[in-house]
Amino acid sequence: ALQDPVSERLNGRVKIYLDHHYLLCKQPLKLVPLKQVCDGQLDCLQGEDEANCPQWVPAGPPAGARVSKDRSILQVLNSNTGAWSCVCHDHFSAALARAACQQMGYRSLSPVQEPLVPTRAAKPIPFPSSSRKCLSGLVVSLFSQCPLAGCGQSVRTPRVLGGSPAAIEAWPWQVSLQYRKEHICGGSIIGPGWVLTAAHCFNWRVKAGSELLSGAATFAVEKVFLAEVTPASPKDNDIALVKLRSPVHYSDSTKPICLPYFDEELVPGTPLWVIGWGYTEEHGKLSERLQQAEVQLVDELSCNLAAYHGDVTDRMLCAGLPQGGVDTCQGDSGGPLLYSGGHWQVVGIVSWGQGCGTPSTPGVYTSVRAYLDWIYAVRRVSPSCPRAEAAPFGSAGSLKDTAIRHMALAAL
Ligand SMILES: [Ca+2]
Repeated sequence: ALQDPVSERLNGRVKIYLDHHYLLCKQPLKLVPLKQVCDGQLDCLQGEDEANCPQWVPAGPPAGARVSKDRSILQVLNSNTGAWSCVCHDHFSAALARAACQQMGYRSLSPVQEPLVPTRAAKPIPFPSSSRKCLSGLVVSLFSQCPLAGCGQSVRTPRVLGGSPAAIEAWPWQVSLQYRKEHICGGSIIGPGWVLTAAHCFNWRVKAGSELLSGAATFAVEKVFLAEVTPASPKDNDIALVKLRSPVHYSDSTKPICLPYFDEELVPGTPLWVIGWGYTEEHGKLSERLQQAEVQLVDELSCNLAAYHGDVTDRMLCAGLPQGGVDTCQGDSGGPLLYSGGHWQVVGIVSWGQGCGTPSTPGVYTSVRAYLDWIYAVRRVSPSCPRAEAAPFGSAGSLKDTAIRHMALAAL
């Protein structure tokens, strides 16, 4: 039947209201309040309300390989002794490189096979005692291996102090996490199939839905992985990994960011960068253009003394400026705190803080370095094989609404 415009508008409003408060189970038709979505209880007969929910992954044991900030030298764990040692280049092979990369959750070596890079040891390096002598005295550097090559690189554009519009080519790993085409959080591409963001971006419990939205620069979410939260420190573990349905293809405006080195201790006062589409003032609105600002690392003790009364743990970082005025704010959540140490690294994830840019209340960030083993564990649990896994989603009752949009034009 034809509808008059008024009742059409009214229907539209009813639909929006229902969409924001209820999930519709398909067979039999039933409305389920959104707070019962992903609560562990089956409310839809077909289980749509509990399908595609975020998956909790514990950190598990440390990965058996890691890369040092000192020339990206590979270290491997001796599981018998618990000791870490470098690897002699004499006996190294592509198979061993592949095994090391897999320990860190990389599916394979980069498609462009570069020769293994030997690095001369500056000081005596402990080699596994069982191995033969290391005649060359060369150890293995892994930076050009794994699909690490090319991370943290961006075109040089002016980066201005104090908050200013930014070009996406300057920050090509930055993405917008969107729900029903509305910006929810920022995030960082850390590999072709993975986006790093904050767990609190998923507090609304809506499932990672499942359908490709239109537009070349939008990526469907396949699954969301969260670290387990302990009641003792509820603000800890504000980290999430979003697995994309299909891999991101790299270009000048789309590149991955490097993870930090396990042994990179940044000193207070180190200049860091924050970027995002978040509010530019405390009770403002989302920014049309990507914003960038330089801040400084604030040590944990003064951060707690200044404002947070011990809520800041050693798995968090604080950053801000003593005079205030530059900070992350609502809408920046999940985005990166960046350190430029040769190549750009995501050292933090925008997490929480009091106010925005208030003097003496720095922003608080999840320390990515504290979660390297968790990131490796998630990537090992769920290796990216996009084409093989594409089938079972998008069926009954998925919400189809969560997507990662790469903001190629740096505008919402
Ligand atoms: Ca439920």
